[in-house]
Amino acid sequence: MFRKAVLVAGFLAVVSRVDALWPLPTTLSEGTSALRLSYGFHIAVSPSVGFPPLDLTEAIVQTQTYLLTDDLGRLVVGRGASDVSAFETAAYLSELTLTLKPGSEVNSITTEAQKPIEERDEAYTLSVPANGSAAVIEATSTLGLFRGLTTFSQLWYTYEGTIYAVNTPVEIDDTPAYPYRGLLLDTARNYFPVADILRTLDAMSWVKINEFHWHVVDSQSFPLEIPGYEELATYGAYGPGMVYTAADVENIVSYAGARGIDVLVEIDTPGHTAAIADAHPDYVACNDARPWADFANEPPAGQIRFATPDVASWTAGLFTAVSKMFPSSIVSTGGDEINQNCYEKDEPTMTILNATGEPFAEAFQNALNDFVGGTHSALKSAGKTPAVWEEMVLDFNLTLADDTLVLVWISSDDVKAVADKGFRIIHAASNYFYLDCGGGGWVGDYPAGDSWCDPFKTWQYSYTFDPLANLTSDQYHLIMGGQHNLWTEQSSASNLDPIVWPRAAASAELFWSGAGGNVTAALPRLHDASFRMQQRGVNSIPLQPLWCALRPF
Ligand code: CP6
Repeated sequence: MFRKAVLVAGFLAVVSRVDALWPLPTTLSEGTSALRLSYGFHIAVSPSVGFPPLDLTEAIVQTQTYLLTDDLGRLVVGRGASDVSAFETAAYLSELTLTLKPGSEVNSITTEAQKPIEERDEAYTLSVPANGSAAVIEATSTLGLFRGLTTFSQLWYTYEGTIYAVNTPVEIDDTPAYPYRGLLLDTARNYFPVADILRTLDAMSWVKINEFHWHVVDSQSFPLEIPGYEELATYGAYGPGMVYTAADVENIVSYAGARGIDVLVEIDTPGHTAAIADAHPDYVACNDARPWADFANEPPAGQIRFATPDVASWTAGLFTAVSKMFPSSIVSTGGDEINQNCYEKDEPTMTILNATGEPFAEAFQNALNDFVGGTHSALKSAGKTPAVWEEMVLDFNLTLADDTLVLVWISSDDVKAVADKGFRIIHAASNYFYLDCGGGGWVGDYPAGDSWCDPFKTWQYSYTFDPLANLTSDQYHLIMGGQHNLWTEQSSASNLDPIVWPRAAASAELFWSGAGGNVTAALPRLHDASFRMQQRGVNSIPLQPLWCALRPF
């Protein structure tokens, strides 16, 4: 499963045109014949599936709908003006069959998507003959069938009212190079209505992203309603209408699951927790202290008093409650950007640390180790694997379970150090995968010595990232995949689609296909993928003038 993908893509793009497939399948061969979608086209499920799980049935219906409504006719003209006459004699496809191989377990897509990352099975084969015989998707899980349906729907264009696949016969044998392909959304700096999150999940599934990293709360607001801990949202949310209720969470988790997406929730601790003070002022150090820049990277300052035993056990209990809301095998306890000065100026914390008789650095480290140990053992009891930001491994000498997932964000240069400690890694580096700004980008060369979040990273830049750079071959297995990240200090529902799409598709392909690289070959495919997103109601931005898509290439 962790093999480095064979890069046949660039080669194939030369010998035959590649359709709007995104991410590019691991192996793909395409012919030059056209095929028409029959008016009576239907998707059948072989007896091996038995009675299909409800979410697979819904996916089949959704695929049928996309085939009829995508309407990307103009692209056919651009791609094959010279062979349009061949369309008139093209065979008709009237059936696609979904087959599970003998011995496959029949679970819902949701159940498969929520499995631990090393157990996910997303592989499938897709065969589309040019002569009109039934197309077939074969897999060993419903999740694999679902990925195959997604690919199948990307083969079709319309021209003068008829739906065509232009490069048949098509043979695809596909499985992801990395088992984790994510997108982080921060819903604490600005609130995102549930409908916007659901639309984002749809778009994620179209490019086979399988993890929604939900950075749900932070210092600015606490919009998550947690059973037994309702006061946090009551006082910490931006307002009563800006809360994710337990029912909203269920809705989001099941919507994601049906689309092959697991939801990894993050409650960032002990930093980034000022909003907890709205309900529990005694639990938080340096709450709203001024000037804020001495106590936090962003206003408002405020961090959990992790050294206080009652606060530590309350936080562990919070993770137990959160674990019950999310079926994922992974929960993140955060751990980034801890501001030490905040604790040094906090009397209750210093009283406890001084009482140990240890030097400050040692007492601080031990207390933090106990705090993180407490939240992680709560997760372990709940059957979860913890995920943390890189500081938990690189800045403090904490005792973490070997299976802890580490997200590298400060710089991709830090990946090697985390790998040297033997931890599994998720690439989330700000210098490649931040959608707003960041990555050596807090530049100080603005007038008045001011520093602003900069620079914008293009999809091409993210796409050239090498997931295995600087590692030795015996460390390759530690790379679980990666994700684009949208921190939302400067985003809301107003710009969500354009700031995410299609750029987040760059990491989706990088971590599915195993290597990005040739941006020139990728451009027309991503341009088409972006158009398809627009057709399906996601406000993805264009990558080229319309002129480019209308010209043969
Ligand atoms: N919030 C949280 C943030 C950031 C992080 N964590 C962040 C840091 C630097 C940049 C962008 C975002 N806003 N909770 C880092 C993981 Cl440039």
